[in-house]
Amino acid sequence: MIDTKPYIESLNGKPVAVFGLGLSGLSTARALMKSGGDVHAWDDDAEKRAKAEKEGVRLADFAQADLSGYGALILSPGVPLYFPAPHPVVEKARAAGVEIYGDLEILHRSRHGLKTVGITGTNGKSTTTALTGHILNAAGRKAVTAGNIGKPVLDMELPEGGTIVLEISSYQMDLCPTFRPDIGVLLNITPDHLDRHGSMEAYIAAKEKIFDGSGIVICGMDDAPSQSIHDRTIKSGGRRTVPVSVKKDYPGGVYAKEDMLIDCISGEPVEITSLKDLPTLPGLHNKQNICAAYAACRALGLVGEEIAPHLKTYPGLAHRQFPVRTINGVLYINDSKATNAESTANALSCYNNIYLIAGGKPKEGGLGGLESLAPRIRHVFLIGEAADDFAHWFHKFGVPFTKSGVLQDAVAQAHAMAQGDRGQPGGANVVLLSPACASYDQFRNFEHRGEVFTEIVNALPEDAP
Ligand code: UMA
Repeated sequence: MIDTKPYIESLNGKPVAVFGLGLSGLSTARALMKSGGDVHAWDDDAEKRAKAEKEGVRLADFAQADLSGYGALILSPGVPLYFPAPHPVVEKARAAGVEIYGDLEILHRSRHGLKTVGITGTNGKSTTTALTGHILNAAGRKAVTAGNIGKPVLDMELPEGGTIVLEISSYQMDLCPTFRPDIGVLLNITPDHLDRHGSMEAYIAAKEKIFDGSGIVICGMDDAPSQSIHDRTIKSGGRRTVPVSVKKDYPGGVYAKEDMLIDCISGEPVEITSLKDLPTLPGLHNKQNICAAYAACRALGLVGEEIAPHLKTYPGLAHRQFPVRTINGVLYINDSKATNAESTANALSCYNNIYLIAGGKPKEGGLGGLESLAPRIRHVFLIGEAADDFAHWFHKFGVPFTKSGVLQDAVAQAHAMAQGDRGQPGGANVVLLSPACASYDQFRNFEHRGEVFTEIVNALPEDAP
């Protein structure tokens, strides 16, 4: 757990208001209390309040309280800051002139003294964060990963002299008035979370904040918004930038060309390693993640030979194209983290003969962008609120579908069909959970959805039905 005493001292004895008692809020309350902070907390959910109270957290209903005496309001990233409407506690703190920020800002103000890598982008953040941490540790550098990846930043045990690798969401970046990572990584930007940011411009601005400040920034070049952020950074004469791409050669950058990882940071292209046959990092999108993780490790002083061997040993992340099981040559893949069409497109582009399980709570944009990948899908099994709209879309693009309703039935039906259809040209059949939707209509979160899928798949018999 982070020692937050320097931060507490900066508040000159004022108490701290913590709003939201999920993963990050509870972790914040614990860390501040451990360092001697006077913490008052609240959550709209009575169960969350009861859990926190059991741990000794002092509750205070901020709707009834005068906030002007607080040193800060620490907000959980999921609590609306601007859109669709600021949460009442946010408006109250603003009116009282109380600063509002999140746990990353507390980490920064706690003056830990370690180098930070901050990784953001619409897709690929978790993989790039985990891969960067894996390479650093495997190469003998001590590194710890945290942030949006699922581990609250104040829960970290800091490795002496090591590096902090943070996955940073746009929500978290919005809650960082002064924190900027020493090495900033922006992977890509496509429309997502627009309900929370109000517009694409505001979403881009939240991501772009990672490029303020000083130090090196690593920038994906394969979409227009990221490219323009890169160009603006160069024009402003700000941070040194390293472009990364899987589409184009960039002198001064890192790119993938015909399955080869090329380091052109010095201006001279050097072939580093083949990116073929990396089972835990399949597909073009993972090549971009590899380029970005490689560039981050280079920015921390590693050389190519220290990085390349560890790509093969990367164990992969649960719920992100994670191979759960193979039954009679049919592969069962858990890609529950694919909560939007771009993520699902990434998974679809890696396989043929796909028996897709999709649906859930729909996102803006629906299935737009998957059109060219439809021929890879043999059949789609639809679950959740999106089932009717998705059925219409798949029908339009010639993909047969079944409205399965719930995951248990979808897996059983996909299993029966994929096993029955074995031996098609184009390679092994794949049962792929890649929903292109949020999970909240039927599950607690995407992890829960992925765990249920894994349980069902692990319970399937070895014999073909
Ligand atoms: N709450 C209220 N009122 C509200 C909204 C929320 O009281 O109006 C309370 C809820 O009752 C709940 C708490 O706030 O108790 C939830 O806080 P939260 O949604 O910020 O979730 P945490 O559990 O703190 O998890 C957060 C991140 N969640 C979000 O950004 C939504 C986690 O990212 C992150 O792993 C965790 O901190 C640790 O850093 C998850 C996520 O879905 C994976 N991120 C989004 C994404 O990847 O797309 C951005």
